[in-house]
Amino acid sequence: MSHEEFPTDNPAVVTVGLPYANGDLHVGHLRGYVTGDTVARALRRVGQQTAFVCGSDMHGTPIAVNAAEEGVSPEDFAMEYHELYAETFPEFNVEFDNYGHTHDEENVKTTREFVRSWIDADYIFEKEIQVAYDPDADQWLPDRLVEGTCPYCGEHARGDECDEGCQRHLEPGEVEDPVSTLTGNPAEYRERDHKFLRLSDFQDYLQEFIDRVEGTDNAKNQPREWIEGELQDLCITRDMDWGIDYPGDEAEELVLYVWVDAPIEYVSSTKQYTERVGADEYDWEAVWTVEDESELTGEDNGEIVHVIGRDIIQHHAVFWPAMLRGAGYNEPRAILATGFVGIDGKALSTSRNRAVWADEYLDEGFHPDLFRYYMIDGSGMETDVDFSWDRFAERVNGELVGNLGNFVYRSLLFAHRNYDGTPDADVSDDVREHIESAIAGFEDALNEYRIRDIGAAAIDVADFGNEYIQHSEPWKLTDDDPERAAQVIRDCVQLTKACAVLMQPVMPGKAAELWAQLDEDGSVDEVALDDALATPPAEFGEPDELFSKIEDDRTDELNEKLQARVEAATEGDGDREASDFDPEGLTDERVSFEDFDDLDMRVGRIEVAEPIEGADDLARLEVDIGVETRQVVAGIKQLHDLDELPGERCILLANMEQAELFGVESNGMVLAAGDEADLLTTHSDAPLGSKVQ
Ligand code: B3M
Ligand code: ZN
Repeated sequence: MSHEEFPTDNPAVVTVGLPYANGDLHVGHLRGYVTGDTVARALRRVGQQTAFVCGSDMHGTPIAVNAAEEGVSPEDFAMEYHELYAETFPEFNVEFDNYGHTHDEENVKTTREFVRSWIDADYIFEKEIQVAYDPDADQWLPDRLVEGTCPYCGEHARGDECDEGCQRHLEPGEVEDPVSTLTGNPAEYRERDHKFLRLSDFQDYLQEFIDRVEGTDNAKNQPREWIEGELQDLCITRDMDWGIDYPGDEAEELVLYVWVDAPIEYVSSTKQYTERVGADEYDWEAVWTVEDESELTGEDNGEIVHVIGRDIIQHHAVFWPAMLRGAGYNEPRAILATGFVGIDGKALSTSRNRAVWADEYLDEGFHPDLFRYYMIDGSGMETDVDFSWDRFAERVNGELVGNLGNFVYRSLLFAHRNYDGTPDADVSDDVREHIESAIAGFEDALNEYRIRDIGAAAIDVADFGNEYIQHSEPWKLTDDDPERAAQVIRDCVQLTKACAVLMQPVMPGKAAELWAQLDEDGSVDEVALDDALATPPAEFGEPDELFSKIEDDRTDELNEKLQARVEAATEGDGDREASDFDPEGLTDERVSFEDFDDLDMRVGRIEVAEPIEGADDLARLEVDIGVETRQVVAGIKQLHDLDELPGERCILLANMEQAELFGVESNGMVLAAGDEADLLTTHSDAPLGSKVQ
């Protein structure tokens, strides 16, 4: 990678974590693909040559288990979902240059080449390990076929990941009290030879890598602890039939671990793209390969950008760079890890049908760009986003219909009716400067991977435009001061064009509609950012409204549908709210507004959460409240998984009197409800430091 600002002279590749081909797509999956697509489009927008690639993850126990349940072969099962995904992504305007899958010939070949390189370079060794075995089913239990307790955090965990706890990757044999997911019986550990990639050989390299990799803070910081500690070697084989065979003769019955061939699909998919368009147009080797290690940080090196979910940071920031280095490949320039998606304030759960599905969203007739906008601009990339139909309607109606849509419609309508198109005048200086600064803001946001601010650029321009048109009142000027009226509308048409250019990475479909309304030539996908300042056509027709309002009864109907589905799926489950909980009676004593106002409560975000040694219930938190970061002691150690807390938003009583507990100073109080210390938070995105009032 180079560390030059985008655009560099090198090709870039943007990838998104491969979806397991084992179920329908929902809004939680789509967040990552929409983010990746926005990054790829934004890179092209600034003039960076970019390929956007991905593929379906066909192997591993997630597929094998579901295929077995349906009584079909894993290949047929996975292929069906692969085809579904390949159709669904474009429906959300997620347009990959290549969408392959891990079972295709290209990936089988590339994967085996990688493994052979590791064997040749002596990074592979064999070791006898304990592998879970189900004596009743008479079979080995790799990965998701076994569950148990995480040895690191004590939470319930899958065989290869602590999915409910600390999110760590777990090696075969690590999970404690193993239980077979096939029969539900306790599993045995039996000895077995497996192949390992000697990760410890890459420790020095990884320490340097993690210092220079760019991206979101979570992806750069979280892996340090793993890289700086003792690096456990990675078992790269599994006792399964479904997968890519280990490429040595002596281990014929072993297939490669799914996390070996999955990231290699990033390379294979890029290769397929080059094969299709020719190396003159896009050369995969210029991105993925390097002559030697000294070239890794050279200026002529390709830019690899991975967009992933935050649960697979370890795979991308530790295992994958080592795998690449071990085979003489280039390293990622940036890793961008998104937060999760919740539904209506609760965790998304496919088993409880608490999800909004991709096809459901489209069947409801919503334009994909509305969803894209919600996901990208709803909150920072690392933060969890809550999807609710109410909030969706609120943002569409407010920001898209009320602000952006309103501005461009009234500008173009006025221009068309009074001037048949763009009035003949020069853009005024302050409007030009405003567009220039929006362009600079877009470029900075991209270079700093602040994806939300990429989306905000067009909204800011529309905000400015609305104020300008409202304040200038051109409709009052057409008779008295026609020159001034023409100037205002000339400026507004330019601002509209700037909106189209700037909104394209997030809302490509709507940007194209606006481009067509302006009667601009060519595709808005092809233009450079500076085109936002080029003169719009002298003539264009009557515009249509770009967005339409989502009415309340529509939102009610959508909420009811979702609720009915969740209820149908969770019938019989205990409902905490309706249980025999007996709330305290209300206090009769009233407080004055002044008294309430004395409480300085702020929106904060927990940055650090650690147990306090020796105290049973207390945790030390560091809470960012915008103006400063506060250390507080909270009695939540037993009630929350402290590893899960960093990144959570909370409400902090900032002027609580100071105290010292177990030698730790507490400077504020985090607000929580009930015996379980359910933390108070906000439901949308009031900036950190906002006052609760
Ligand atoms: N197929 C899905 C996941 O764990 C997994 C990603 C592979 S990315 C190389 O999120
Ligand atoms: Zn754990």
